[in-house]
Amino acid sequence: MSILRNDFLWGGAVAAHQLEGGWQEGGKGVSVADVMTKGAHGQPRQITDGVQPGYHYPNHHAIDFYHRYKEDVALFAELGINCFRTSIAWSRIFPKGDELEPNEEGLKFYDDLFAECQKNGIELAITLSHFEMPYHLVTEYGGWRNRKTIEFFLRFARVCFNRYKGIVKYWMTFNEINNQANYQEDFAPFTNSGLKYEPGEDREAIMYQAAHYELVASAKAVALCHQIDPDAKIGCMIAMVPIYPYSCSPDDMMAATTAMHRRYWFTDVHCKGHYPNYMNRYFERSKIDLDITKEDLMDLREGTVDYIGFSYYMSFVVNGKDKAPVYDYDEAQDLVKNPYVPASDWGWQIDPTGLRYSLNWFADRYDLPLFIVENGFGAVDEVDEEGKIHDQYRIDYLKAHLAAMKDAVNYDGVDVIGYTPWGFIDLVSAGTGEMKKRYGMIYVDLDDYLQGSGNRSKKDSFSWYQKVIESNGEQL
Ligand code: P53
Repeated sequence: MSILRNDFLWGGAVAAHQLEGGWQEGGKGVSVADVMTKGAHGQPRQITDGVQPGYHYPNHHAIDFYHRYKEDVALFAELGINCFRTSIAWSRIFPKGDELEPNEEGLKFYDDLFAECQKNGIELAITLSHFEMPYHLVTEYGGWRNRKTIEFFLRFARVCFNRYKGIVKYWMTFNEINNQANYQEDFAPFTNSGLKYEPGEDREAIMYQAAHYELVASAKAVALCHQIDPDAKIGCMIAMVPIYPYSCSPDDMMAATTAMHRRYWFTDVHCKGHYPNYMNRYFERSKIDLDITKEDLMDLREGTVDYIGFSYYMSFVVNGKDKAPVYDYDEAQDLVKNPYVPASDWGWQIDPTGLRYSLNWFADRYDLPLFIVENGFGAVDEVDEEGKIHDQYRIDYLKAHLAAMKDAVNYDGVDVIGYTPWGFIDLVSAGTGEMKKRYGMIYVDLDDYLQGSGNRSKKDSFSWYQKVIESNGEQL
């Protein structure tokens, strides 16, 4: 008997805008991902006013999955995965976002893709909004700062649930909804919620308002999904970056607690169906006055999620010196380096035990099934003279994280339903827009400017993961 469930979901995860390309094909509208240029480590992606000449927008073409998906799904089948996590590009289905009728050609693409997966025995885990709302909703409505966006999102969700009833078994509403806790930067509020700020605006209050509308939309989508397809499961999706105290000083411990509150209250609302007391107090104390109606509170209660999907890449550390008594957390300011763990070339701290810690943290707090829907190592890969990629560093990373996951199951009794490593086929990085920050087991021959053959080939990690799946995680 293996440690993991017999029906464990072994998969791979991607998001529409990071691999499809075909940004103007099949009637697709411009999405927020289409107006973001390439950045680099320490150099944020630029968000332009619409698509402008003279800029490089990597998501426009990405790895051309839109045309090559059949060849790619064949490779996924060879890898042996039984679950594929991707997203539906909202702007393929509702190009502007406020139409009344969906774009049939956009749906057709997902009909074909999903059929191809099913033919190969691959289950689908689909994110409705993965960093990708129609850009028109940003310019005309201000993105999620507008309550009307709830209605647009639900129209999109309803079309998807009806169309893919019996086909998609796992849904997620908003990818990494809690990334926008980092509201000081431009990236997260824009990708999460289509927020662009005017100088002098109260970024924090606007972010909380947008997040509230999204949480209501999510809860209503959960209820709708249950109604349309009672056999489907629908979860939230949280960017889990546990925040440790810098030391065992009580101040550091309290700072870590409040920092966790500020990043993970979203999970409380998704799973418990109401705002936690600490957030209500925080809103009062910070004079953040939100539009939250009685009906919203009821919707939140009636739309709690079936499982928690989460990404895990790294952990953070916070220093609580001089922060008593409120211990307010500022993600852009308060983080310190963890002296006990190494970091990737992009500064992401590598901490496999943090995954076990995170699984326990979720299990203790919510008692729901857990689905690791992203994990992986972004690194530069070298192709040798024989055209091979020996990515032992990636195997080491994944192996250590899987071992930590197994320990959580084996020793701590955590219920983990699946593992879908991120970007298992190389794709455009969300954070930097680079190709060279690669996560794949399948190599894609394209550079940062998407020059190259586009050919797919297997890295060493491909055959390693094949054996992991074959043995249901016994052989790491
Ligand atoms: P990239 C920040 C922190 C944790 C996860 O990220 C994050 C981010 C955003 O950069 O994003 C998730 O490509 C996200 C994916 C993304 C992946 O992690 O910046 O859900 O879309 O590609 C990896 O290296």
